Amino acid sequence: MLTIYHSPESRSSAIITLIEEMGIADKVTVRLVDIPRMDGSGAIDPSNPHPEGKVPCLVHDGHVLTERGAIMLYLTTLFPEAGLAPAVGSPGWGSYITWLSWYQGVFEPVLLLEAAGVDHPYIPKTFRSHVEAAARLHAALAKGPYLLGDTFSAADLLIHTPYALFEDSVPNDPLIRDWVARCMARPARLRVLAADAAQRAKAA
Ligand SMILES: N[C@@H](CCC(=O)N[C@@H](CS)C(=O)NCC(=O)O)C(=O)O
Repeated sequence: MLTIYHSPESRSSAIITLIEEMGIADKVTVRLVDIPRMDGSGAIDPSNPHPEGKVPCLVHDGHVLTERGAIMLYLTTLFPEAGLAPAVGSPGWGSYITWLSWYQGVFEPVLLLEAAGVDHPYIPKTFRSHVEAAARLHAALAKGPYLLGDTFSAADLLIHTPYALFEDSVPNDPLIRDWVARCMARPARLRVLAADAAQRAKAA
């Protein structure tokens, strides 16, 4: 049994969007949980199995998974027929895993540290900067409308999310801007946005 712990309008919305994109909503139970929000509202929900009380958290037959990249890799591997990732062992598979890991290990930390105005010599040594990150996105998008070429994948879904949330941070690069716009216009994302807004309004 698969259960996703979700809090509307949060990082777990990307996983709900993936589930929509994959057409596997009938295979995953969604449990809504509260989380502490940046504005001071909300609190850790004791029913959430995430070790830090965060979302998303996926539970599969008692096994707990956290981190969006890992959850996306897990779901797209469990349900390859959904077509949101290259097949395991196929030519695009290594790039796919690399993009998911790069997001968690490099891209989100770089964007967060930049937004927080944190500067230290260790940061570019470890992660490089937003400039190098954007160059990497540009190089991939120069070859196709999506990061892996012609086909939208869970890597696009994950990596465009901070740009969708903070549109001012999108680099002034038409290739990246058009890609973000394409990802943001996808019907699955728009459906989840509407459902999230309705759930938050109901809870208020
Ligand atoms: N690295 C995690 C981040 C998870 C995370 O920070 N989630 C936020 C939601 S936007 C959260 O649960 N915050 C509640 C808290 O900080 O206690 C991922 O990518 O899944």
